[in-house]
Amino acid sequence: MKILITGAFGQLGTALTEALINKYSNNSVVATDLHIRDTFDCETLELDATNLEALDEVVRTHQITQIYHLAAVLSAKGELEPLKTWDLNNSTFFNVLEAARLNDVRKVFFPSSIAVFGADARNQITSNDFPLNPTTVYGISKVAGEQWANYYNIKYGMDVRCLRYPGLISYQSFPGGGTTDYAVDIFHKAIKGEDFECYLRKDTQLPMLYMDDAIDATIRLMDAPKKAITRVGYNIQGMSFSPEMIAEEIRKNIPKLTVVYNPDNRQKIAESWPVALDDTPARMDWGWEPEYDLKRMTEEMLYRLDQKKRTNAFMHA
Ligand code: AKB
Repeated sequence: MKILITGAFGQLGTALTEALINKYSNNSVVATDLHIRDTFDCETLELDATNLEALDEVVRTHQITQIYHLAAVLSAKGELEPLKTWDLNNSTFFNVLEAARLNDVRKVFFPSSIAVFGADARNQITSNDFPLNPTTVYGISKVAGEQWANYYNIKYGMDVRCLRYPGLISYQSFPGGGTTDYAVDIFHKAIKGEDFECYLRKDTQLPMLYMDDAIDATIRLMDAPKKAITRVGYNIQGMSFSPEMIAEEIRKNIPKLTVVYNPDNRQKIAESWPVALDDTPARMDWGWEPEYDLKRMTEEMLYRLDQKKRTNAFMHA
């Protein structure tokens, strides 16, 4: 087992790289990103995934056997530069698929998203097989990614698997450029005792997932026997809440949290996504079962961020 991760310093990458090092070993993981921001306890390389030659060389020289391709531009940032986003999200995934094919790497993980769905899916618990009508360039690139994954699986006998992540909530690092980022930012403001300005309306409900559950789902999916896999992309979610609901939950611990609602262009994106997902196929096929609901996730986030704050204060004292 030799795993290559692209986008290792992103929100998901930071937690997933640690988890894969713990599950396998530090010699089994090669963490890469466009810029190295920190260190992992494994080989860490600067790698531009838009460069097929460079990617191919890393896959070949490290005798990679699995690739987790996490590098991408997220929904809100993507709308600022649609063509560039399409180009980057697709060219990097193509390069990963090609580097995998050329080096006989069968297993590839591609992070899809709730953004594959459109406004027609909004007011219901959206099933795995609901029509995919994305309205953002990010969503279009995720639908295309799932389709290309399917193509490589059929044409070249590869085993590319995708999870449709909802908003991910974690204390380890910040997300960047997404529509669901507010659900992480609110915790940082609350812990610092500051007011929070929310760019979504208070009643905008979206599916969400705590990072520990996201990691568990990713590893479970990739570990599942091939015969258990019935589709290329799986819905998953841990909870569904609105800004008002999460603020209320945080106030049970930090009563003085004040939230001001000032919706911007991200409101329209949020309104084009499902309120909640039906993740039955993931549960049936590979035993997906989230552990964190809104209450447990909130307690855990506040506890972890408070610990971080104390450690920093201690280190700077
Ligand atoms: C985003 O908000 O763009 C992402 C996502 C839901 O895929 N977090």
